[in-house]
Amino acid sequence: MSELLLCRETQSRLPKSVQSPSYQPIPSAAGVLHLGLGAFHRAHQAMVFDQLLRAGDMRWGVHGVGMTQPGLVNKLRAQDGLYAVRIAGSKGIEWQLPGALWQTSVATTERQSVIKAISAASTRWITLTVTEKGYTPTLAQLLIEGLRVRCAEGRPGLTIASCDNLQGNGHKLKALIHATATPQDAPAMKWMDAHCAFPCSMVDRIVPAATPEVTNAAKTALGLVDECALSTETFWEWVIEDNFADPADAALLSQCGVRVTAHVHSYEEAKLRMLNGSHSAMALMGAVTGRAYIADCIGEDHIRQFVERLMSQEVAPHLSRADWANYRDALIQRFGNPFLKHSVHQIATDSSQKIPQRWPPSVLGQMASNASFEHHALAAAVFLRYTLAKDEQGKAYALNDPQVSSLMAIGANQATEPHESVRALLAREDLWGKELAASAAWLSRVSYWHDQVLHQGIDATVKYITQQEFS
Ligand code: CS2
Repeated sequence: MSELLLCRETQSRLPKSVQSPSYQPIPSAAGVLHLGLGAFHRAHQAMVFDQLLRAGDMRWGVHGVGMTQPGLVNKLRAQDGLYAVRIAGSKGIEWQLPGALWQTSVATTERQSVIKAISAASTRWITLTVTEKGYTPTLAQLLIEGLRVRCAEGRPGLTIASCDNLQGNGHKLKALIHATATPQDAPAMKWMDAHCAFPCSMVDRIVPAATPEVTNAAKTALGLVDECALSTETFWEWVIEDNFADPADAALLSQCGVRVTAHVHSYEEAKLRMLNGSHSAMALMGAVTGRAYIADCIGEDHIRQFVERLMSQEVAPHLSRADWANYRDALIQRFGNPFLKHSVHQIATDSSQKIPQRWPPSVLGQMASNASFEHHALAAAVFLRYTLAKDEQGKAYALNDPQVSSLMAIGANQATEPHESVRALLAREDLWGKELAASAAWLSRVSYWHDQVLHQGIDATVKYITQQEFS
């Protein structure tokens, strides 16, 4: 088999069955600057921009910025920004090659090229997937520096779209920029407020980190080596607030299947609490029981029932998305997609940053309506058990979390001082918020389930909870 690398030069060798870009990149004229060049962006937004480019609108080429790691950026450069995406669903498998990635940089070592791109005449959008923990003053300073130059050069405003799994992500990003700006930045801030739009947006597509299995499958399907190949599902959704620097973009995005709406909030909350909330619960259960992938977890009847009940009984009552039952059923199907190989440890990564958006709003909602929050309490107990960094067979795993030391310190003595460990974990306002951190009812139910988890094990406890009736 050919050992040739996928790139613009070898692209013509691709089999006809692989959809590849017909347009030529113009690297100096990228219209979108994307911060956070991970797997997600490449299999989601870059594919929407690819549709616009295919239709002949050349303003949507992407300048992708890796925030810290040069590894992926170097591989993408060697492939002229090309990579394949395997899209697998119930109707079969298809490979696509988006051609939207025209330019790349690494923020830490090529800061000036990012600043230049923010101020470039061709840039119209900045999109961000920098993860929950990426919303720091360092990020804001980078944006402010670029916006200062843009403002001084008298360029038009930008649409700056945060696409991370945070409620009100657009508002959060704008607030972070204002909070970081110094008095000298006042003119640039005034200009930004007048000319730039910060739409909130909800993005959804399950895109696991690439694995050697996908790289090998790509080689077979493409007949070329692709070090950057990805695997994803058929489903994708992008809901974005109708708030753009150039209002004409609303119609263009809508034509590509993006939902442009004034009501992004109801989609955000449903996605964060149903999809991401279930993901975190399953990921932690999977890590502690020694199951590798989400599909392995949802493939177990008791875990599937747990997730169904979590969503129907404790999440749905507080959602404003009316079609939640269809959404729930579709999610269960998506979690079971055998091609995704979505590692539980990948999702458990940064749990301390993810849980606050995913679980507490539903628990508080249940408390306010005097209803039970047992499934979330069990999930919180599993989180504590997870901090032992060792599964139920005794196999060690690493916790990958900015709070790793404090979490492991809290969890270390949970076998001998269970109540103290639960108390210390639940006292953390950064995880649960002020109200939940002070709740005796929450403490009591998480303690109860923690005791079950330690003594009966996760599977027996999950089976047990699914046989109980709660009101
Ligand atoms: C996952 C998300 O890793 C995680 O925390 O829950 O990446 C999830 O796969 C996406 O949000 C799906 O749209």
